[in-house]
Amino acid sequence: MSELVYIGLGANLQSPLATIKLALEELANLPNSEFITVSKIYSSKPMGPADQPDYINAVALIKTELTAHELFKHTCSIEDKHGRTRLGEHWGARTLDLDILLFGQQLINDETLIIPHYGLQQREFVIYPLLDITPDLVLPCSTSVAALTSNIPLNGMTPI
Ligand code: ROI
Repeated sequence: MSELVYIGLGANLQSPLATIKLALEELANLPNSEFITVSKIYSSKPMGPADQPDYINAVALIKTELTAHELFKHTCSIEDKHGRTRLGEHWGARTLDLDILLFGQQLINDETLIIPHYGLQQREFVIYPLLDITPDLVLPCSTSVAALTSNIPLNGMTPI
């Protein structure tokens, strides 16, 4: 059994573009998984405290035989490898953030994971990259991602 999984990547500290490129390679090397594609890579304004650098954002699509919880362990260890700390300010700057946005059509809500990712429908740096990959993407709640763009402006986000 394999699932199509969309993973959001974000970084805004310490050479964020280089970090995102390395993280994409690391996602391509995940066990029991196949890297399918990546969206355009964007520069975006910070959501949250404004006194932090702009972000580099992208979304990757992989196909995996891992479970969501197995994949989550891998994405956490990739974040850790890039010096991610989990003690900073709420919504503060980060070296690397990997968010499992969608895991097939699965709905997961437990003490470790909430999938679809809770911020998905509000975040331009998630919605537009998702549409780069799959313009007709529909969420498990039946909402089409393209329909979300009418309420979510680009907010200055640009492909780099
Ligand atoms: N803002 C942007 N633009 N991109 C992100 O990836 C991002 N990630 C976050 C918060 C702090 C919410 N803001 C962000 O976790």
